[in-house]
Parts: sequence; C-alpha cells; structure tokens
Amino acid sequence: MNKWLKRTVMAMVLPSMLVISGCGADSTKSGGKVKEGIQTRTIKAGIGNSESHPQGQGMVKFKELVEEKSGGKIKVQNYFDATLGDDLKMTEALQAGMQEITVPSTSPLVGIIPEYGIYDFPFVFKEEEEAYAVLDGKIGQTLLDKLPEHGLIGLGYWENGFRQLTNSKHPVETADDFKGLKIRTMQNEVHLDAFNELGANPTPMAFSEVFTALESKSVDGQENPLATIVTQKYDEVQSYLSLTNHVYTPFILLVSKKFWDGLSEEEQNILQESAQEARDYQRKVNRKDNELAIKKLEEAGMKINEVSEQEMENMKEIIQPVTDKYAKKFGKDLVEEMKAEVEKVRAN
Ligand code: TK8
Repeated sequence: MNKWLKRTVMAMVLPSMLVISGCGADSTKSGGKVKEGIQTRTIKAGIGNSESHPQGQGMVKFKELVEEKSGGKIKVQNYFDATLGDDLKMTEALQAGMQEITVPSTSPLVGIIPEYGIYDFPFVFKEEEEAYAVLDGKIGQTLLDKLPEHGLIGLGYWENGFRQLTNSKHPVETADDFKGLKIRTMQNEVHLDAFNELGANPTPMAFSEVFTALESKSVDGQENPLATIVTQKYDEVQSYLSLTNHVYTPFILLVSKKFWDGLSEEEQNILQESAQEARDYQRKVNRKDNELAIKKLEEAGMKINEVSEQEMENMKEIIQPVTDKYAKKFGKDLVEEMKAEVEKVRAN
C-alpha cells in the first residue's frame, strides 16, 4: 500500500478503534501533545555547503516553501557551511533529536546503512536522468525505507552530482595518472577501495577540513562536482581539474524521526511536499551551475582536461573487483535492479 494512502486509512480507522477502547476523547493527542493542524515551530536545518551552492539554494527554496505552505507558522532556520557540523555529525544530531533537518551526501551514510553504498559504485550513471530513475523509483524508496529504524526519515533525493578530480600535481587523463596521488575521499569504503585499486592513496576526511588539507598540501587532491569546486574555491589551491565523471553522488533530505513523529499529518505533508518541490528546483539549479562552472574555473586559471570514454571504461574495468565485492555485500539483486533501471533509461 502507498505510504500516504496507508496514513489516510489509518487516520480513518484509528479514532474508531480508540473509541472502542474507551479513549476516544484523546484521539487527537499523543503524549499530551496536540497532533492536529499546524503548530508554531522552528526547524533547525544544516548543510555542509555554502548558501550560494546549489544545495544552499535548494535549502533557501525549501525554507520559502515550508513557510508559505504553513502560513508562516513553521519557520526554517538554515545553517550553511557545516556550522552545525559535517554530514555525519548532523545526521547523528538528527538521530538524537537535537537537530531537525540535514541534507548530506548519501556516501557517509554507509556507516549507518551499508546498502547506501550502491550509489557509490563508480561509472554506473552517465546522465542525471539515469540517476533520477533509480533514486525517484523503487530502488530509491527501498533505501529510504531503511531509515526509520535508525531514527531518520528520508524525504527524497536532491543532487550533488557527477564528481570530478582536482589535484596539485598533474593532469589525470589515464588510469595510470592516479598512481601515487594522495586524494581526499568521503568517509565511504567503496570510494576508498576504488581509489586504492587505481593505485592512488585515498584519505577519508570530513568535508569542512578539505580546503585546509589541500592548502597545507597534506593531500594532493580531492574530488567533487564542479559547483562545489567553485563555491569552495578549490581553484585557489589546486592547479589541475580532470573531468573524470567517475561517480554520481545524491544528496538526501533527512528529518529527525523523533521530531517527525511529533508532527501532525498536515505538518508532515507540508514538509514532504516542500522537499519534493525544492528537489526539482535544486536539481535544475545544480545542472545550470555545473555548466557555468567550467568557464569560471578556466578563468580562474585551472588547467582542465577531459577524459576519453575509452579511458573511463578502462578505469571502470580496473575497479571491477571492488564493485563485485560490494555488490555481494549489499545484495546482488539490488545492484542488478539498479543496472537494469539504468539500461531502461538508455534504451529510451
Ligand atoms: C557537504 C558534502 C559534500 C560532499 C563531500 O556536506 O563531502 O565531498 O560532496 O557535498 O556532502
């Protein structure tokens, strides 16, 4: 049964059940709190990127939508630039009920739910639409459904996007060029193993530490979508940008389950609808900003190179043992289903 339909049916059935059990008068209350209508609330929402990043612009849109739909009763207070902490720290704050919303990359979530690692398999997606089909469809929902038992509610996927490599040593055009490069990766075992397989020297690190690590040369490079390279000003500390497109990272809109369970259905609907509308807006902004980024980074003096389809295939082949290992770990069916979904989009 569809989630919303289920809620509606429950809403119809529950009060009559409560009447039978003799507590009908309390049917609108739970734990002494009114669970009807819209209450005056302030939601604390934090992200790692800046306000000007597409993720930040998505949050500004989300705030506008929630405030408008709630008639100004629910306020969203946005915190950018990891001022509330990095992805993992904020996710833990949600679990503890200390923060209401965050929109992390899915990659660091593997520490909580390993299956999220299927999105980290390199070279699975070639176009954004292929990722949308997976994320907004059955597979995306299967993974969202794993969140509540970990104290989290997922309201859908936004876009971080295709990741590109920057470094201070040399252009990366072939798989060989990865050898010996010390690269910051997200805290994710699939990424770690994949870069190891390519002969690089991966160093997992939280996002807010990356600029300093690049500046002090404690790592040679990092990888992120173009919009992040621009807004984090990595061009100031990195000379080479290689368009490796090696993996697509989703963002995921997470809500604290402790907070969510205290909301009325109307309030939950406002958040769900706003998350979805902001998603469509955010993805559009992201694609536009990524397009504009190349020119900006060129003007900033970065040396940019493309990577041939053939070299990407070669890299994919080298990484194959890693993807095979994790396909087994996360569930081969899930991985096969993801690939089939991508093929379906390609065939159209
Ligand atoms: C921002 C991160 C970032 C990600 C990373 O909190 O860590 O490199 O790409 O966008 O989620």
